[in-house]
Amino acid sequence: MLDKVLIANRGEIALRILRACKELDIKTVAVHSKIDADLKHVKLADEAVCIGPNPSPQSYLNVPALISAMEITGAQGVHPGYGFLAENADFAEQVENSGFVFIGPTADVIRVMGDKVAAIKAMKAAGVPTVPGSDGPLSTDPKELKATALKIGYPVIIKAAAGGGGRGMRVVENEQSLINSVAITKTEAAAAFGDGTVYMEKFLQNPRHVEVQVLSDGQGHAIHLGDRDCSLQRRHQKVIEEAPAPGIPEEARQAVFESCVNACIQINYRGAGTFEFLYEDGNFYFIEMNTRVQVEHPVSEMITGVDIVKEQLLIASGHELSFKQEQIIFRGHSFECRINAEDPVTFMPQPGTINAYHAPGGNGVRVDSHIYNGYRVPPNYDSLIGKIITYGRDRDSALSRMRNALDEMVIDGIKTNIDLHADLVRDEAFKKGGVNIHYLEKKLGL
Ligand code: MV4
Repeated sequence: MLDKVLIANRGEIALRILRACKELDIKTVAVHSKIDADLKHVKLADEAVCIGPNPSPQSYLNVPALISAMEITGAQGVHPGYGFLAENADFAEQVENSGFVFIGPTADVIRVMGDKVAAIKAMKAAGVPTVPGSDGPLSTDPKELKATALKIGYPVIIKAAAGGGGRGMRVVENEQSLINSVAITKTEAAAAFGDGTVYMEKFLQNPRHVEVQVLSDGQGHAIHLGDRDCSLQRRHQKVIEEAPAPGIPEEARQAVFESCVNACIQINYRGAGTFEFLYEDGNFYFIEMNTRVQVEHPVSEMITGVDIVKEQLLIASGHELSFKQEQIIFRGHSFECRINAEDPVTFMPQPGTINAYHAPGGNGVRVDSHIYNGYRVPPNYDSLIGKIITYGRDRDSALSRMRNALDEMVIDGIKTNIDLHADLVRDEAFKKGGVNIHYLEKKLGL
């Protein structure tokens, strides 16, 4: 078993990882920037190391500082959380080359999934359903491009191979704008990612975003923890997630789950992972794989009883999976509301000091947050300050608990999106379930 783990992150996820380590009797090393010395997990960790000034490139993304901190403290493994270095293959490689354990997949698997063209190719070969598309990088030959688009059928979408998460994409409605759109997307991709490789897919007009959580031990065992619906989003930032995804035919779900598990075995995946799909008219279409623990992992934990972060630590320690698929009992429903320190009108981040905080509670209510009375939200990082997660025996009861939890929660001193959430959980279409990825932006009049 890993004896000491360095947590290469901050905020709620650093606290989440710290708690999992403590449950497993793993010693913890917190690392933090100057302004983050008062983070809750820094206070609770066995050791803390300041790794640099506030800008993340000099602290949370500072690889030499992180590896030095591991050497100095004698940490054996590093948990990257989400964001920052979580999906950086070079970091994973340097960690392992320095003799430490990267708590996540191998560097080569992270690299494959970071290249969306390679990821789709690997997943398609493993039997995961994909979007009809170019099956590889686009050529620059106009005739070939037109033929590819014609075969797929307009509208199509041009995506950067090095992009993902909504960065570097362009929808093309017809042949007139095709050649120019490909050229612009390539130029932008080259500038943003240092790689101008682009590919083409059929553009799905009104899909839902449904993802599948997997755990795989890299020793021939893989399981899924069901699906999550993350369609409620604004500008590629998820706002509310839920598990299971409502209203999807059971045969389609089970088939896609099975394809994800098979793919994990086939690529010898190690750790927790998420297969992202678009879901439209009864069909799943793979778009990307995330090789990290995700913000919304708790909703899957709630409906399965599996501690995903603990499993990550066990897998990284060389253990086989703690569960067989038959032992995973799916029960009830769960929602997560992401609480952001942001202006409710402009959605701009709102740093500041929290001068009153009352967390909601009660049966089926979980709060994953690092905030406390007097905590100062720094301006340097993501505006996520916590998550309310509710559980219920069915969707209505989980949603009812969320309405109450949001009404109970008080955060004074900074602006938050609590009122937006309180409104959304009363929205008739959302209450019904199954809204698509455009629903929130339309509702907000964007
Ligand atoms: C798409 C799509 C429609 N058709 N691909 C955006 C984020 C990135 N992960 C992929 N994205 C999309 N890919 C095809 N072929 C629509 C989106 C999309 C989207 C996807 C998931 C969640 C929110 C979204 C918002 C806008 C567009």
